[in-house]
Amino acid sequence: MSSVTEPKAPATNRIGLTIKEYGGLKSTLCVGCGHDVITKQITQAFYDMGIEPHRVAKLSGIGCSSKTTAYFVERGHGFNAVHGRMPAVGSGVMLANRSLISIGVSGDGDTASIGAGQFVHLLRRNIPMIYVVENNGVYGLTKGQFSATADLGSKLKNGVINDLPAIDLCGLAIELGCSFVARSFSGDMKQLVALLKAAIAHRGTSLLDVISPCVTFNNHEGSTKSYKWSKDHEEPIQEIGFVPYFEDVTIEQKPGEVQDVQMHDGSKLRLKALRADYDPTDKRKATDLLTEARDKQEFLTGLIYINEKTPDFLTQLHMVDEPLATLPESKTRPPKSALDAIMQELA
Ligand SMILES: Cc1ncc(C[n+]2csc(CCOP(=O)(O)OP(=O)(O)O)c2C)c(N)n1
Ligand code: SF4
Repeated sequence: MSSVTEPKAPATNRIGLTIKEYGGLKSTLCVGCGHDVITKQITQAFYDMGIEPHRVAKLSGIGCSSKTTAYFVERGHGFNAVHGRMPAVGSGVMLANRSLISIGVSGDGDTASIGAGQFVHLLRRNIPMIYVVENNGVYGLTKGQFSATADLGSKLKNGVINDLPAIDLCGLAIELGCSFVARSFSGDMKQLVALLKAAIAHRGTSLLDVISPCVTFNNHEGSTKSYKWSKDHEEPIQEIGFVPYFEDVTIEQKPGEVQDVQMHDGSKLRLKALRADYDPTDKRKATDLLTEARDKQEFLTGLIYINEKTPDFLTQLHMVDEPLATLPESKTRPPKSALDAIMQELA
């Protein structure tokens, strides 16, 4: 007698969705591009956090990296802005509907060159948004010219040497008051997914500067953004664990070594320091760490700075909790009597 076994039901998250439901279109990027690995981790983070796809707003500018928002959370909202203008669109989205979770994906060219003006204002306003820079040190889509994050002395495939200093996006973000600043590497999947989950729980701008090798134009000897260089030089500053608010998990911890950062929604970011005395809530230490790393040409990854106390832009503006789009006209416009009173005064 043969027995028929039922096919196993696919695994689902806390809201009953499968990981497939957090996917998107098929990628058209080069096989092996770091950006695709980051897409996978973003998909995983939204799935693990059990976020309803319709609450996700995906924003981007122009570049290979900016194409990636089409490759995850297909049922989310999407806006592909012009080159470098995604921060303004993201700010508008969050002002109009604060119940959304915005994720912007950008490139180092899109962010540090053409979009630099918009990027700095996003940071200083602490707009609640996850901002992922897929940093490959080159303009991938336009065939590999150096970007403003390319390290001084690094080489292009054709031998051209970069003689300009790099913009350190994390240093810039800390200086401007960004409340969550992290650096990671597309090849460090465990760290990246934990950082992404913490960024989803954070209320304010979360900058994730992720080294994402461009296998076509910047993955050779002499590049400081290649897979090999990044793997050989990566030094995580802490081991990161993340306990979302809906899980009550206690991880074995030794006092003094582990620091818990309480997120605004009650989740916990659990940091096991690998560098003695490093405190990511100390702005001066974070700045010193980055300066020191730059001087020693070290590639440090992890949560560099966090401040859960700075109010985000919507709180600073005393915005109402309801999405503006759902408010009736009677609440968004002054009544006719108010206009009449003004006209009376001017008469
Ligand atoms: C106003 C404007 N200037 C220039 C371009 C050409 N352009 C398209 S993508 C791009 C660079 C993208 O580089 P990056 O942001 O680093 O992303 P990557 O492709 O490396 O992921 C440039 C210069 C453009 N589309 N619009
Ligand atoms: S050109 Fe570079 S950045 Fe663009 S898809 Fe190919 S590998 Fe990725």
